[in-house]
Amino acid sequence: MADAALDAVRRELREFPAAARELSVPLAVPYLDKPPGPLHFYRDWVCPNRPCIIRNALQHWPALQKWSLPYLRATAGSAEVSVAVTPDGYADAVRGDRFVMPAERRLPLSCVLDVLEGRAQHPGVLYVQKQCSNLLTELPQLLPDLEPHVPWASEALGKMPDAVNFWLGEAAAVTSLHKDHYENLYCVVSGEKHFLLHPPSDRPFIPYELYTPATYQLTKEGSFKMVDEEAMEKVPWIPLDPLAPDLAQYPSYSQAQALHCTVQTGEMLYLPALWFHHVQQSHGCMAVNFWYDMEYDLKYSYFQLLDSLTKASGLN
Ligand SMILES: O=C(O)CCC(=O)C(=O)O
Repeated sequence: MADAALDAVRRELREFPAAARELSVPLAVPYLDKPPGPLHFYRDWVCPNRPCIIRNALQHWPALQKWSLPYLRATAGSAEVSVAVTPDGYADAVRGDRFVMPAERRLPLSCVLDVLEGRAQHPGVLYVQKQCSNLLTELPQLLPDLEPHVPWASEALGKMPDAVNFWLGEAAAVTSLHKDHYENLYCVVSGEKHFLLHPPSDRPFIPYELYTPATYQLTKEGSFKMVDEEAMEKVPWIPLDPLAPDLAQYPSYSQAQALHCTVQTGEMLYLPALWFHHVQQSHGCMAVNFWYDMEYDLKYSYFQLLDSLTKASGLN
């Protein structure tokens, strides 16, 4: 009897993603030609938890005309920034049986620009990606070039962003599949970003495992070693690379359906809270994103339930 009930729960969980997709997940990420007003943004996108790419939302930012690698050098080259350094471009990702975080180096922005422009070499792959409002804390020189928030989004959400992050890195820098509890307005100022997305409803097909955390350390000789973070608790993370999924190990993932989109210069992606995302970029891509904390409402609770049932039923 208990086995029959468990099988029934698993069957429901496997059928849930397709049912949810049919009701509310688009086949491709839709485009808007101009920014929506607060009411439309909330009604058509935030409330139904649907992504979209918004054009002509940034054209009034001086950054769109100004930002280039030479401009960043002239304006903020001496600013010290926190840089994620990894041997293979993957910061915060599963490697073997560890969840590995990047080596963090404090470097003048000009050193990063030297590497991006091919004037200098640095071991590993560099990514300016510190998600602690690094634009405000590390690069205030760039603030006059953009708005400190997205007014129609702040009005719709009834709050200001929790973080405004600046992203600049090499083409090899990749962000592994994960989700956040933020409504994310992701603005590409120069270059392009490639997003692979899964709606939260795909959770039953997305594997999580618990990993011992470790951090890369960069030795004086320029090689990397992994050092366990013994004081830290195990970290739940997605072991699967959606670009080359190991379907022998994670067969359910073949039933998940990714959406792919490229966010071009001047475009803004609205990435709703709890959507899984994996991100790649063109070399030297410059981006800024605004993280607005999500509402911890019934939608959030339902997702937590889906997450707990997926785990408890041993689906992955
Ligand atoms: O741009 C990236 O590499 C990652 C962006 C991301 O994960 C986020 O904005 O939450």
